[in-house]
Amino acid sequence: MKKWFIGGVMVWVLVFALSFSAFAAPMVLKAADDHANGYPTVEGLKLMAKVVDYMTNGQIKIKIYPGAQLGSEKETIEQTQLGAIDINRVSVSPVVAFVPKTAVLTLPYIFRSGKHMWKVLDGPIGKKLLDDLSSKGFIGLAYYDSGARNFYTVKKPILEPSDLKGLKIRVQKNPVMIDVMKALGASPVPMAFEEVYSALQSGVIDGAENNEPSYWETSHYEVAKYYSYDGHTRIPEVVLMSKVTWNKLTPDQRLIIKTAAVASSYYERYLWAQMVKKAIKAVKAAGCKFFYPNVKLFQEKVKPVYEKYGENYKKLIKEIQAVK
Ligand code: GTR
Repeated sequence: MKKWFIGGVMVWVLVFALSFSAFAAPMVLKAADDHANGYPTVEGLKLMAKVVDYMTNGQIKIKIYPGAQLGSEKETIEQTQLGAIDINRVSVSPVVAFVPKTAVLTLPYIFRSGKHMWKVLDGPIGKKLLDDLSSKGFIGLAYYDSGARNFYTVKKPILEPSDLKGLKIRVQKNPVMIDVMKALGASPVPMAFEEVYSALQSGVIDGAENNEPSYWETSHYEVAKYYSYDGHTRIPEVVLMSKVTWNKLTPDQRLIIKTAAVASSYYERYLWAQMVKKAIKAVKAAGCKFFYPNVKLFQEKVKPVYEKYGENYKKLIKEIQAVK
């Protein structure tokens, strides 16, 4: 056979192989977040998507659906469990209904500070809790920062627990949060995040609680101008992947996704610190007032919550508290 013929065939084989790999459809993963573009969690996911795209040579794309487009947190967690949503950034709070042990991370004043929380989450306790999610159909990829949650109210500021008496306070759909409100003397109203603005406006609730960036982003500050730093919880965010999706990936792809999520966690923490400052400045300029109640009074009141959950998770609570 002529040399030029063999050479020609080889060129065609090469062209065919290259065009095949170039046109092989990438895997497109759906990622949910209930915040809008620009919020640190969404920007964190965007970085994760870029890293995954780059490291897989475009074979895995992550398409982000911000602003609760795919549903409220509870709904999106269910969808993640089923594999209809591949990646989901949520607060740990609504995860408690699916994986009860995560309740520990949502206990009031379980973390002494942000530094303490990250020491726990970045260490063996945090890693083990992420691993535990897999028994319920989730792969825990990374935690994101969400600061501390504080009360904000429509009519009067919360200066001590007795100010909460009889007030209807919206909470996330998490049994611990319901108990925390009861212990503090408030009436808890579990409600989806997206419904809070109109509930505050119409008087269905008297207040809610969240970190400064959420207070600002959602415009809740327009209707509830008193923000009281009692810091009752410090509930982290978590990036989940559906186990259904995870099982379709190769070991290399899994490693890339995990690495990208962890990298994005550090980026999100950096963005978080900036966003807190920005949010405080913006809501102050809009006339909101900040209050600094005596936190000890609140800590005293929430002790019964520890009695209730402490029994099941005594060891884990002690381990968290012992982290220096
Ligand atoms: C925010 C969190 C949201 C959502 C919200 C809420 O801090 O980032 O994902 O959980 O709180 O209160 O529902």
